[in-house]
Amino acid sequence: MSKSSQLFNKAKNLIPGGVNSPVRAFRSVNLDPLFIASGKGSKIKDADGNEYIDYVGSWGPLILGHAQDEILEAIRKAAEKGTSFGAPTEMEIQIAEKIIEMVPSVEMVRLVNSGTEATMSALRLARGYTGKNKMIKFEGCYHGHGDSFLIKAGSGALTLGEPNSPGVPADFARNTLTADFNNADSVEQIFKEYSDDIACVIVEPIAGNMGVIPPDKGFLEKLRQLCDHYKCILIFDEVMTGFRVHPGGAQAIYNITPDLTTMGKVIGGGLPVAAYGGKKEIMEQVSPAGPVYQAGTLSGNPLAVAAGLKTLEIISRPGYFDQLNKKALNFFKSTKNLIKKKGWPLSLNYVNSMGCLYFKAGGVSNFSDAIQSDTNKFADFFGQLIERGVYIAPSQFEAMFISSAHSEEDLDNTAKIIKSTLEKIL
Ligand code: HOZ
Repeated sequence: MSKSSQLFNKAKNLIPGGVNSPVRAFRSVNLDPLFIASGKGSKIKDADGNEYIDYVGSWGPLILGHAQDEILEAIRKAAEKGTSFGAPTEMEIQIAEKIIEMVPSVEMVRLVNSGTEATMSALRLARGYTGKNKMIKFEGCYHGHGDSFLIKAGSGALTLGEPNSPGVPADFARNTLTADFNNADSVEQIFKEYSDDIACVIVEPIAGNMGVIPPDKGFLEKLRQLCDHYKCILIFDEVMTGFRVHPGGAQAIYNITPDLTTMGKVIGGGLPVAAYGGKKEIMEQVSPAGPVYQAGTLSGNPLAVAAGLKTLEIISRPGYFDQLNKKALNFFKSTKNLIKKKGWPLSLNYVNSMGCLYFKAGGVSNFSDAIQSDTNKFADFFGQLIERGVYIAPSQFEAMFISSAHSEEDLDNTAKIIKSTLEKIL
C-alpha cells in the first residue's frame, strides 16, 4: 500500500473523512488522496516520492508556483520580527494601499483570514448598510461555507452531492434566493417578487466552482443595473478571480464596478489572507468605524501579509500578466483546437490562467450545463493524469490554474499527456 494511502487510513480515524477540506478527499474520483510532502515551482512531490506537474496550485493562491524564493524570503524576514501581535502593523497599510491601487472599486479594505470570512462579512455589511435581509446568489456559485451560502452551492458541496447542507437553519435558508448564472431574467424575476427586502446580489463574476464559466455578454452589466435600480449592493466574489485573471480582477476585464468585492487566494500568496472592500461609504459601516461588527485575532497576521504583499508586488511588475496569460492562452487554445479537430464530446472553458475541461459536448454556460458532464469519464481522466505525473483538481467542478512557474516544457508535456489520455478514454 502506498504511503499516501497509509496516511489516509490513519487520518480517517482522526480527522473527518481524513481531510481538512472535503474535495481534497478525492471521493468523486474514487481514489485515495495524495498526501503532499513538498512543492517547488510548478511541481509537487507526494509522500511516496512521486513528482507531479501541479495545476491545483493550492486551489488558486499559488500564481507564482510553490516555495517561490522571494516569497520565502519575505516570510522569513517577517517571522524573525515576530509571528503575531494582534495589533496593527505598518505592512497592513502597505497591503491596503496596494489592493486599493490594483482594484479601483475598492476604496477601503478590511483584511480577514479566509474567503469564507470575507463573504460572510460582506454579506453582514450589505445587510447592515441596507437594512434589508435577503441575498440573491447563483446556483453552482460557491462563496465559502457560511450558513447563508450553502444553498445550491458549488465546489465541494456540489462535488459531494450536498449543495444544501444539513445544519443550515431554515430561517437562514429562507433569506437566500437563488438565480441562474448567465440568466439576468431569473434575477429580475426575484427582484420583482422581493424588491423591498433584497440586501445584495453576490456573484463570482467568472464562476469558478462549477468548473469555470465566463459571464455571457451583458450579464454582469444587467446585474449592476438591477442593483442600482433596486438600491441593493452588488458583491463580486473575486476570491478566485482576484489578482488572477487580471491585476484588477474580473471586474477590470468586464469593466463593471461592484459595490463590494471579496478577495482571497492570490492575495495571500499561499498564506491565509483574504479581504473585503469597496465603496468608502459602505466600508465605513464596519466596526469600529461603524456599527457592523467583524473581528479576528489573526487578521492582518504579519507573516501572511508579508507573503501577500510580496505576491502583489511581483504580479504588478511590468509584463508579468502578459507573459502568464500568453503561456496559459497558448495551452488552452491549442487544447481547444485539438478537441474541435478530433470532434471529442468535450467543452473547454477558460479565462486567461484558469480553465476547466468538461466531459460534456456543446458548451457549458450555466449550472444545468455543468452538471450534465460525465463525471465517471472525468474520474478516468483524472486517474490517468495522476498515473502520468499531472495533478489537477480531483473534481469535474473545480478550476485548473496555470502559474508563472509553469515552463513551456511543463505545458507541452501536459498537452501531450492530455491528448494521449483522451485518445485512450474517449
Ligand atoms: N473551496 C476550495 C475549492 N474551490 C477547496 C479548498 C481545499 O480543499 O483546499
